[in-house]
This record gives sequence, C-alpha cells and structure tokens, in this order.
Amino acid sequence: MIWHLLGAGAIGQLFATRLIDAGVSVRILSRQPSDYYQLHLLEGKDKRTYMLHADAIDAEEPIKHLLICTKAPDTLDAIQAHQHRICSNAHILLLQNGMGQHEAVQALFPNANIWAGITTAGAWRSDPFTLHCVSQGTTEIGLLNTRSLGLPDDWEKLLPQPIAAANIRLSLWRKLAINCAINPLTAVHQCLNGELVNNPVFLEQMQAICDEVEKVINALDQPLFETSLIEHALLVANQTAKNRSSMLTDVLNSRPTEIDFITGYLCNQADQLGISLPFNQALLQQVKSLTS
Ligand code: KPL
Repeated sequence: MIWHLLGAGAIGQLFATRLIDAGVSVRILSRQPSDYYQLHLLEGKDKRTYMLHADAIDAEEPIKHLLICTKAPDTLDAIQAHQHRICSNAHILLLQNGMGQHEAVQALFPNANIWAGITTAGAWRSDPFTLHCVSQGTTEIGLLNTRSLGLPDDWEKLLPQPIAAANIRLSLWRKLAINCAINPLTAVHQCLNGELVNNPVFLEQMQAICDEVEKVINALDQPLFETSLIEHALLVANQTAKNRSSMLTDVLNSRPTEIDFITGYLCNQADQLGISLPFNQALLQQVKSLTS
C-alpha cells in the first residue's frame, strides 16, 4: 500500500517518517521535480535518516490513500494538481488545523472516505531536511461522516498509535474552540500564548470570545467540555505559555493565516444559526487585515 502525502511541512514529514517506520511506502506529491531527498529526524537522543520519495510531476499512478497536511487554506489548490489521479473511493486523511476544508474535499470526492485527524505532536524544521520532533503528542483520527470506530489502512501500525475517535467532529470542535480563543488574539496583540493569561485586558477579550463560542456550541447542542471553555483555553495558554501561536507565526512571516478556517468557520456557523458574534466578527476582520 502507498500513502501519498500533500504538504511535506514539519507535521507532514513527521507522519511520513512514522509511516515509513511502520513499513508503509510514502510518496510525496510535490511541485518540485526532485524524486527523493534525505531527511534527518532528531527525536530525543535519536537521530534517524529517511529517504523521502517524491512522485514525478507527470506520474499517472492512481492515488488510493492520501494524507493531507497542508495548511487549511491551501488544501483545494494543493489537491487540484493531482485531482485526476485521486480514485473516487480513495481514503483521504486531513491532518490539519481548522474546520470547513473537510466538507470542501468531500464535495470534490463525494464517494471518497474522508478521515479527519488532529494531533498535538510538536515538530519543527531547522532546514527543509532536518526535522526536530519535540513531542510525540497524541493523534486522534476518525471517519468524518460516520460514528464507526477505526483507523485508516496501515495507521494502526504507527507508533505511537493514533486514537480511533468515536466522534472526530467533537474533537475538531474542541480544537477549533481553543484555537478561536488563543490564535487570533496572539496575532492581533503580537504576543506569546502565555501573555493572554497575564494581561487583564487580553484576558477579558479571551473571555468575550469564549462566551460567543459557547453561544454557538449551545445552539448546536454539542457540549464540548464538562467545564467552561475559558477554563480550558486558559489551561492550554498556560501549558503553551512560551509558544508563539501558529497564527502569529504566519502573520510575522507574512503568510496567509488559517483565520477563515478557525474564527471564519465559527462565524459562518453562527450566521446559519442566526446568532451574532460581534467580537469574533471584528477579530476575523482584524486578522485578515494583518495579512492582506
Ligand atoms: O494550536 C495552537 C496553535 O498555535 O495553532 C495552540 C494551541 C494555540 C498552541 O500554540
């Protein structure tokens, strides 16, 4: 079996190495003409080297298993170049931040098996060929439109083994809610996650976001946590106090952010439910203006 990979950034490369360790073939779908490269993975005291093979640009072999680790806004563009090769009943696993892109991929491939995944694994690259894994984290995966438990083909062999999520939509919402509470504020205030907890003004704004997110969650009748969202968001902000959020990192690097797939998704859901979210709507526009 071959897993094709779209999005060979830090997380994409990390899962490529996990699949290779499990004896699975991985082919990278890249825009570069190179057909393989060496990747060094540094994890704890280990240093391992992997050969990552890329498909030729004109490859025609059908794609039956596709892992997508691009940033959410890049998903459809990235797929487009390879769309003709993707089997209608392919297994497509989206391991990304945000929500909304899964439905867009399902609409392109109505008969495909769409899997969604979220991970807390931490990895970064000191150069394109050197990957540092700082935490194995946990990875949850589930089929998007059914409640059947299971993992995509071969993923049960991965170490650490991903968790088969009974309700991956709930897990996606939990992650989205936390990202709504932390990411846009860190981008607007250009601050580390921990500063949101220590600055009373930022904290009040975080509370306002969480109150609005909870309005949507209540209307969807989908409780996320047993306690309030703000408690969980503060916990994550504290645990990642020294981190620069992914959204702030994108802003500082003048890259498009995932705001449309985080706060934007939340605001769309609210619109459909007839709920107004003035605070989140304003933040959505503010973050968009940072990178426009
Ligand atoms: O997931 C994150 C992100 O930066 O995207 C958080 C939880 C905010 C940690 O930085």
